[in-house]
Amino acid sequence: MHPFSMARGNCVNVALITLWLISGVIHCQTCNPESTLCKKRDILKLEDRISGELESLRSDVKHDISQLIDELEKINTIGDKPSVSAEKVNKDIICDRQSKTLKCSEKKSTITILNGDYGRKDTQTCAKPGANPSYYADTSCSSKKKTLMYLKSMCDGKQACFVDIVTFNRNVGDPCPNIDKYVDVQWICKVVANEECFSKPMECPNGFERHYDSCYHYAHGDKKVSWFEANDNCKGMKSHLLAIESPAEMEFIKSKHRIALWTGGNILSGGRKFKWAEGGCYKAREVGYSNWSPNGPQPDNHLGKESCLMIWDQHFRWADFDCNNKLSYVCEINL
Ligand SMILES: [Ca+2]
Ligand SMILES: [Ca+2]
Repeated sequence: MHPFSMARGNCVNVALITLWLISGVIHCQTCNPESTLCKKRDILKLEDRISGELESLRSDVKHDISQLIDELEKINTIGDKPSVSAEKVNKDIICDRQSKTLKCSEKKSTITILNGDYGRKDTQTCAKPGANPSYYADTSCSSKKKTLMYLKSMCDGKQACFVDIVTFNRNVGDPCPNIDKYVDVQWICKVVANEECFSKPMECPNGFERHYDSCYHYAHGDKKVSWFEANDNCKGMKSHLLAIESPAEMEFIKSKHRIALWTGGNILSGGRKFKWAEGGCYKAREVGYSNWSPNGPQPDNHLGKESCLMIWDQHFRWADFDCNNKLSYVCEINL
């Protein structure tokens, strides 16, 4: 071969390789597919393509997630709007020596107490012209927890609820004697799904005795039963096992009975916070007012198997007790 032609062939090869290195766009057919250079170039191109596709996937996923968030926000907004308008928060002030009926005018809706306080927060509310200013002097008088507990037990789940300050004071106690107080209550009307609870009786059914807004059935003549059987029996009468929710109710029960009794209190759903059992139109709720016996002291969950609340000692105070024990019981219907 002519030396010049060999030199020219090498020049062409060098030019091709240089061109590939610079541009990286020359297709594999222009070089030997089996060569290392060609293979490396193909791998580089593949890596490029994969990273491009990954980037595009990432941005698609980001877009989808942001769309999803938008959709969720829309759903939340849609869910909120009707409930806010349907459940307008009512605010009432009931001055000392006065009374008021909280009432849900819309059919099929009942009261849910949101907040309440009994005391005095300023010098103006319920102030009477010419009255001694010392009656309004204490503006940090408050009894929130007891007030809320009492109002909830009186009004929750009812279409109307009469709040009388004299009865109120007797049950909640006086947070600041010699100060002219008022009840400040916030509540809503909630639409209730259970139709049966709108036709709640105005009077107690046969076999039940009325006391204020509740009806009581005393199962003393019946044989003594476990808590579970007592609970079922009350539910069968569209009532709930006794829920003692105020000192006044405790006094009433005490005046009627001097025997050990099952109440609806239990921790059968777990935890150590006792709840009153549901039944009829009464929904399960946490025990607020309590009257635990100091003997023990109770509740002591003796041997780790006491999950039900009984009335037991000579002062008619409460204890936790094995639910399988057999006792008399009282069923209750809230009117
Ligand atoms: Ca009760
Ligand atoms: Ca006990």
